[in-house]
This record gives sequence, C-alpha cells and structure tokens, in this order.
Amino acid sequence: DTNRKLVVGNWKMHGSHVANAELLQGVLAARPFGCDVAVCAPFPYLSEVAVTLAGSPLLWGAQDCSAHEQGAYTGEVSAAMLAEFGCRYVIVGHSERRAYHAESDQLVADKAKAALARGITPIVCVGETLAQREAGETATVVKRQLSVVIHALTHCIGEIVVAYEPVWAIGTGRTATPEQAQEVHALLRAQLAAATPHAAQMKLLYGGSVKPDNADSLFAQPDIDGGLIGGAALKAADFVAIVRAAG
Ligand code: G2H
Repeated sequence: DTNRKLVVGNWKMHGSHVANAELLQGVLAARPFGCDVAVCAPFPYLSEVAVTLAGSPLLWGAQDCSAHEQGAYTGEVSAAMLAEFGCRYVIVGHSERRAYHAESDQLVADKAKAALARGITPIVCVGETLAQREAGETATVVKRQLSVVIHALTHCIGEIVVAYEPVWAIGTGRTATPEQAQEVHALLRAQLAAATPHAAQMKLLYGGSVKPDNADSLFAQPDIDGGLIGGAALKAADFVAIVRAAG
C-alpha cells in the first residue's frame, strides 16, 4: 500500500534493558497498526530488540552505519552486521551526526549506498539550520544535501526513505508548521521525481518535535508520508498516539 504511512522512533542515546522492554511492550500492545512502524535503537540493544520484536509487525533499525564494507575502522558498525540481525532501516545523516561528527553530504551518501547494498533501507535526513532558514537558504541547502545522495545512488534512489528535519525544530519543542514542512517536502518530491519514476511512492518523513498534538496536521499534508520521532518515541503512550495519527 503506497499510501500507508511510516512512523519511525529514533531513540537516540536513550534507554536501558528495563526501559526498552517496557517501551516495546507498550508499543506492541497497540497492535494492529494502521501504518508501518519501526524503532531505531542504540547498537548495544539491537539484538535484544530483534529478539523481542521477532514475528511482530514492529520493525527495527539502527541510527547509523559505516560507509565501509569491513576493515580497520575501530568503533564502526557495518551494514552487513546490521543485516545479519534482520535490521530493516538505518538512519543516516541525522543532523546530530552531521554536526557532532562532521559528517559530510558525501559520507552520508556513501552510508546510504552501503546500507542499500545490504538490503537495509536508509532513512536519509536533510534539513537546514535556523541561520540558513533566516537567510532564505532552506531550499538550496536541502536540495544540495539530497542531490549528493541522488548522484551516489542513481537507479536505486527510489528505495530510500527521506526525512526532512529542520535543525531548528529538533528537540526544541519548536515544530515546523504543517505548511512550512509541506513546502519543503514538495520541493524534495519534485527533486526526486526528476531522478526516479518512483518518487510518488517514496516515503518522505517529517522530523522535529513531532508530538501527539501536532502529528495529525503534519500527516494531513499531501507530501508528508510519516514521521521520524525523537523525544515522543520514548514514551509508549505518546509514540502510540502518533502511530494512530498516521493511520
Ligand atoms: C529529530 C527528531 C527525531 P525530536 O531529531 O529524529 O527528534 O522529535 O526529539 O525533535
């Protein structure tokens, strides 16, 4: 179903054995889901998340992967390792990684390519800072970020998920208005349409302070196909409410 929305929880560096188990049970209790749902957990918890979710409709992913196949890259995790555990999604190019780990557009594109090569769907994040928005550079910035990925992936670009996350809306409680988000999503959709015949079916997620009380209006926009949820994904009741808003 190409109209089915996708809601992904990005746990960031939160969680513990006890907290994760409780959160997953809370989300699983809300089955059946009317949309596709996934959670992206920190690396050490992935195998237990995989075991807990085996056979359930709740999918899981990681928050990053290496651009390299294998080798002397201390601390890195390859897409092949993730795939071995049944990983379905991997977030690449989150603004926190671009900012704190100096990830370039090219590195993000290479990571997306490495994930796809192992059958994992990359969730490629793009988004402008507040200074860039105020300087009127939003379209230029997000199109540049996406164009490097389009160039790197060529014919497989239709297989990625794109997440638009305005940096100024991340974890700040300041959400983009549905109209602001839709405007950027429409630009990204048009850019994808020039590169692939599958653009209309691709999932374009909005991320940045999505909460139960703003999810409805965001998801009602024609080019918003779901959400990437941070803070509100850590409480089962909030995450489930957002999942419900998506279908
Ligand atoms: C944006 C989002 C999830 P939050 O980073 O990726 O986090 O919902 O806390 O703004």
